[in-house]
Amino acid sequence: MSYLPSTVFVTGASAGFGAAIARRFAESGSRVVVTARRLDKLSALAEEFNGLVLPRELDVRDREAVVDLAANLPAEFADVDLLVNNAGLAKGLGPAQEANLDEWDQMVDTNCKGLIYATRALLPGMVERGRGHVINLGSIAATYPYPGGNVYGATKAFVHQFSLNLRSDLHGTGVRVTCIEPGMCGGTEFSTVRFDGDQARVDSLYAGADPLTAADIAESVHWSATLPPHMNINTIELMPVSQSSAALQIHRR
Ligand code: NDP
Ligand code: 8X3
Repeated sequence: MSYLPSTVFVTGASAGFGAAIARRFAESGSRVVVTARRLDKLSALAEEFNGLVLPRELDVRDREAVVDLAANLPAEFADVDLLVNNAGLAKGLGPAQEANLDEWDQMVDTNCKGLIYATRALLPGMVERGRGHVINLGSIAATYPYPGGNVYGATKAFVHQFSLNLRSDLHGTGVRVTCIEPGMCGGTEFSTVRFDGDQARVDSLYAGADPLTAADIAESVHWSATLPPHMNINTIELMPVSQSSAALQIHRR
């Protein structure tokens, strides 16, 4: 018996995890709505799948645009039974006292507000149909503090708690919620965005580290979404074998 979702809606599908997740489901036979700000990348992805993938430009920070898109999907893509809230970013790695407030706004608006807009727009249909699944991309940065993680980690702590709270609200509806919380993952645009295109810094971060890949994340999302409907994976925390926690720091006089 296949428990594959019939229609998947992915935010931030123009690169990285989102593109890999969209591909994983389309290859399995799901219809997939792929959204992000860069329509050209989404269209190129859709061309690989002959009508199974629907590209739509969407900035998740634009509340009206999120509502409008969710309400006006073509009939064959309208009954979304898996929402993957993946769009997100980190900006900078400096200390809070030197932070750029526009970058803090961008992280909060995308990682928290965009995620709740998409969830609010697509949940009623799932509840009405008595089935559905919301999978949110959190991060280990929600749990393990690190210097410069300030607002980014806090937005992911929001994603973690919102996911758990959603489960309580959805009690008895048949709708599932999962939070996927990866550690270091390479081969995506994440660090290029974080370090404003400083490729040398990106390269040195991942050098020799054997980080997770976008395909690893897509696999964990696909696994969570294709389990029998009585099973809810609440949280998955995953790291590359090369990554682990370090001790607390002590500043000495
Ligand atoms: P990428 O930078 O490769 O991809 C991010 C995606 O988000 C892009 O498709 C981008 O598309 C989209 N996006 C950014 N801002 C917006 C916006 N305002 N509206 C719509 N889409 C937007 O990053 P990753 O794939 O690595 O990361 C994906 C998610 O996973 C993020 O939430 C990230 O925080 C999280 N994560 C990443 C880890 C890593 O190490 N890489 C580890 C743990 C979690 P576009 O620019 O076209 O809009
Ligand atoms: C991305 C992982 O460790 O760079 O969420 O914060 S980390």
